[in-house]
Amino acid sequence: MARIVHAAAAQMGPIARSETRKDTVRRLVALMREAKGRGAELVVFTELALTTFFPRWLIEDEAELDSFYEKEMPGPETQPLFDEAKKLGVGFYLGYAELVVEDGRKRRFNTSILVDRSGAIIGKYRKVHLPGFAEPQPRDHQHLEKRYFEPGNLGFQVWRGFGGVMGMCICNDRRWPETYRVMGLQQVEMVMLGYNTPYNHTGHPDIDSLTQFHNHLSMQAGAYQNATWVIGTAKCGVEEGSNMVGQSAIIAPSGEIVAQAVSLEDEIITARCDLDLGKRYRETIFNFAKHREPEAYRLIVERKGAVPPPEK
Ligand code: CDV
Repeated sequence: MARIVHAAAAQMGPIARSETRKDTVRRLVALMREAKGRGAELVVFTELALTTFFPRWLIEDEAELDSFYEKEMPGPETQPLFDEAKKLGVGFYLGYAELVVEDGRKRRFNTSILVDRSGAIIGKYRKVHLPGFAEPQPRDHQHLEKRYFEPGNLGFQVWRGFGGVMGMCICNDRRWPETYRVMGLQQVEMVMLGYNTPYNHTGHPDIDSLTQFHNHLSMQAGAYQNATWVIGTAKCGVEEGSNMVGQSAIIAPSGEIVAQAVSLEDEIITARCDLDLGKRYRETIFNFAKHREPEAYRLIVERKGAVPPPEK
């Protein structure tokens, strides 16, 4: 019997700095209801879905900075989302800023969770690849993720849910092949991710003009090379003066985009994802056990990198 996950990407338009958590959660609930109305059983929200993308500012007041983080999940303001999920029988991926006391100290992570159709958290991921800087730069919009978050300490795990093997990553992680490969080695069948991607992120017009191309390129390559579905959900449009990419997409293990957002606003896209399509690729062209040669990689690592010595 085919293993179908009817999934949705819940793209979001801008969230203003002044928007309350209550208002944002109301938007998320509305998106979830629309997704359910279109048959979805799993909704993928974006990165830092509960607030504006605050790493674009230098925030020196600790109480103000803390106000962008969740101290518990669910907490009083996010509980309605969990209640709605349970009521509708819809699971979800949600990105948020996490503030915890761990190892006796205050720690901050850029986090996502996977919630099943009964409203229970079944997985947690903390973003590994943190782009940007720890110190403010001479530019209009900062990107201070390295200041506001620690690199994730949970690795790239996978979880059983929705009839398959599910994985998560967050935004910049999608550009790195090892993100998908570590999950691919664990037989992942669907990778979910959210992103906030400004057009001017490198400051080099030749690279930045390819921002949309690179967005899809990295997710399509990750899907195909690891025989997995990828669902990438944007927060997009002009948020507090920062122009961010949309193009939320649901991508098949073939690397083909099967659904794509067309707006820069709150928008639901859906697809009927057949998990056995990934199996077909894993049993043929990407049969890791038959065709991969880990020994070749080990030799490179033992040579301490693949950079040849300088020319004489
Ligand atoms: N939130 C992000 O991780 N954004 C990065 C930008 C800054 C390059 C991204 O990879 O989309």
